[in-house]
Amino acid sequence: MLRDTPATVYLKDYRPPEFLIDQTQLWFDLGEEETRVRARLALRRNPAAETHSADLALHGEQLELLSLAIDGHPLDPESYRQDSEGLILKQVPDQFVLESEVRILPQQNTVLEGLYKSGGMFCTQCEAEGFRKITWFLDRPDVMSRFTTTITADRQRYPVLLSNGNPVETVQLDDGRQRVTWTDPFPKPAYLFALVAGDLRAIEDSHTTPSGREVALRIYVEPENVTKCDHAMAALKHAMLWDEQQYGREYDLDIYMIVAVNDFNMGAMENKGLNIFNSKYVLASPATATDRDFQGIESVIAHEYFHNWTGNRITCRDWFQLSLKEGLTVFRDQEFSADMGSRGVKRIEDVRLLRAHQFAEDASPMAHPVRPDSYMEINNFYTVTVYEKGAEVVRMQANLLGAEAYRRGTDLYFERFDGQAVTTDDFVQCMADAGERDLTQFKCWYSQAGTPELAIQGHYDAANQTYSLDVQQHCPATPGQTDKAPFLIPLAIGLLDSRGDDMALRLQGDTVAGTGTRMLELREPRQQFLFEQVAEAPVPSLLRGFSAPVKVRFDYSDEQLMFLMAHDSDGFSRWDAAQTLAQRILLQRVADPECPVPSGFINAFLQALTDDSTDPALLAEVLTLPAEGYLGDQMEVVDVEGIHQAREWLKTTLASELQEALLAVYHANAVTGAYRPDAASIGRRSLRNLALAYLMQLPEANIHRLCVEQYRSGNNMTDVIAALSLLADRDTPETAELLEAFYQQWQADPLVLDKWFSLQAMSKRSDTLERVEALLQHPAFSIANPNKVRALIGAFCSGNGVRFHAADGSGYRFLGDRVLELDGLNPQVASRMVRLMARWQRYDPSRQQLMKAQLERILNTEGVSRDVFEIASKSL
Ligand code: B3K
Ligand code: ZN
Repeated sequence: MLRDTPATVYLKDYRPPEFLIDQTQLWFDLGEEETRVRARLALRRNPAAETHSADLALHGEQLELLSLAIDGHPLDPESYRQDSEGLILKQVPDQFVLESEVRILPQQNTVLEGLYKSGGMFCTQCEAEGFRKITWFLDRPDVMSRFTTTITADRQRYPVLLSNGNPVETVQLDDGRQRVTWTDPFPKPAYLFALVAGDLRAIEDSHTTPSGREVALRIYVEPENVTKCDHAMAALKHAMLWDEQQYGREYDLDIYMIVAVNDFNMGAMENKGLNIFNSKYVLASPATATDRDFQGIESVIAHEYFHNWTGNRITCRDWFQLSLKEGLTVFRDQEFSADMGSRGVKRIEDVRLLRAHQFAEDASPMAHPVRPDSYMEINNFYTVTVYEKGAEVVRMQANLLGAEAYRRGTDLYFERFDGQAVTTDDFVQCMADAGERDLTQFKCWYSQAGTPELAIQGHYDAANQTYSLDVQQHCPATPGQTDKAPFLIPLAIGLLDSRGDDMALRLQGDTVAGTGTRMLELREPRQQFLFEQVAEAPVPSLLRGFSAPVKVRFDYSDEQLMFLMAHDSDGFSRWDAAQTLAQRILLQRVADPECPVPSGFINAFLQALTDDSTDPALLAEVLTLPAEGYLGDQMEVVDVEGIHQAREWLKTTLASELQEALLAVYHANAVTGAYRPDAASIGRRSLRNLALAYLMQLPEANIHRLCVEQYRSGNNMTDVIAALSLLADRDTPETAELLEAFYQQWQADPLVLDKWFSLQAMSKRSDTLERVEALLQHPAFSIANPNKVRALIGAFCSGNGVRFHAADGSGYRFLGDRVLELDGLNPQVASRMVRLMARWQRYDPSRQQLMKAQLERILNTEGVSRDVFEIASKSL
């Protein structure tokens, strides 16, 4: 290695801050060459500090010092020291005012953290530790301060100047510049600071809270995009109402602003009163956005809004507690989306994502607890584990307590900790207090990594009319954690009788029988549950609604799975049974490439297809085969080609056996009239496009024409892109023509072009990598724009398994090249990409060698970032 190993930060080393900052005043002078930032901080010793040093260390990176003064006296050079991480003030008083002025270069900031330019506008991203690239500060979430921000900039170029809180003053200066001051009455950590300056237009609306506060709602975008904000605005208003009704939470400022920017490392950011969004999660019109996009906007708008209480009013004590705000807020946005659309389908989508990505992370060298114990680079811990598993952990508490006690628990949480920076333990304690139960054992979900596995056996005793479930839990070892304590696991179950109805459930010791679903609580490594008065041998329905993020092993027969698929009263479990069966068939085919499809499966598929009573959205989920990546996760050694071939084979077989039924479903589910992204229309479109995808497995000319016809006549991007993606798998002159025409039509719309890049990157064609490499040179591509990187490079490496994992290692070499190229520009995006090789040990020896060689090459490159170093070194 050619560099020093970056330091590791440990949770066990947490100490309260020695100083607090009561007031923060900032003055920004935004220029075309440089920006000057003046800061006045009112500091005092923290009475709750556990340590006392004479010197004070402030965070600060890439700041050029212009002046420094304490209580109005300029500092002489002996009284401070500056290094690459910050500023040390020697022998400071217990209370003082620090004034500083620095020069920063936002125009050269390609990392997109701190203050940077996106197109013609200035914007900020401070979470997690970006504020220290703006000025010297105690840049840690447990230091909460009241901010006043004054921005001065050229009026012509930047007519709109925004920051957190409420506007207090606007002054037009003689030199063509404008000065605006904002003040935020709520103390906040620096990571929630935001500033925006640009030539922007706003769409406006308002919302009145139950207590009568009228809130102005504004979405700021570049002028050409004002017609694409209506959906985002509607989502915001729905989210505000939902949080008032479901959690009793109101908004607390007079104005709520959202700004859309094109260059953004992730989805969006919940800065107090001034959310900054990736434009992907704001802009939508039927012609340019798909159903998924509309849904994504609704959920991200809601997520950031919900953070105002879960994240901003109550924030994290330290970054190890990240899931305190993220897990809880994801759970809130999941439930919001469930209420806005189809609850059952939303649950399936969330579980599919969790299983595909979080289970994989939990089984990888990057596995970490929901509350990690250590990190090198905190930006690497904005993971599916912290977010999605974190949401499951909150959901389990809600399930264990029941709806009413859960609501009492969150009320208590808001009352007890408003205005504070707290821990996940504090949250659980509120749940324990409100639910009047001991949740000590439950906390394992925060501290232990890994996906618990439940091995379950059922036994029916006809003579005694009892049915017993024997449940063993086991959690595999993860890095640094070999022995795990047993988890407290809520396991929702039902028992189906031979008609497919739920039996009444009488657990040994019960006085009355319950019906339907029963929540069992597992606490021991092994436990038995005995059901009485069971009149016939039941089929157990296990883990209904996915009541816990675990894997269940139960020895079902194919027939039992088909029975559950047809009859289970729980929609999730019907879907899950279908997935389990399809997975079994596919893995058998991988093992034996001659193995036929069981005829029962084709019939079950046909029955599902022709059953008009099923919700089309749910049906589309049931008929979607498990993804190649997820299938690979179920194998000892991933067989990339075998899985791809088996899945293609099953799709083709189903398509040819069920061609008529699929065509009928295709035609029956056409959506007429103007485009609407409501749950019913979305469901019909997804079922119809799924049918088309199956049919396109067949070489028939009439099906090809149908697809081209859908492309040409589609009045919405969902149908257009579905058709074009299927056509892009084929190497024909017509495909080339259509792709070119699409580009010509949409070349001015960067978000639509992202789709154009992605569908080419995910094409099954054998020359896809060459084409992706050519697209890197396309004038519309830019490696500096994270959306473009994700659309082209990300889509190829994570959405095209069979090409990325090509046996000759070309995909890995391509990724290695891109990571090194990106790392010099934007380490956060580079480190997301390097993760795609973290699971190299799951592949055959030859691929292992090839991936490992790329990881080693990256690690041995001089000057590699801390972000990339952490992932690459932990992977090896
Ligand atoms: N809190 C931000 C994520 C910040 C990521 C920093 N690398 C968005 C969100 O979860 O709402
Ligand atoms: Zn969040």
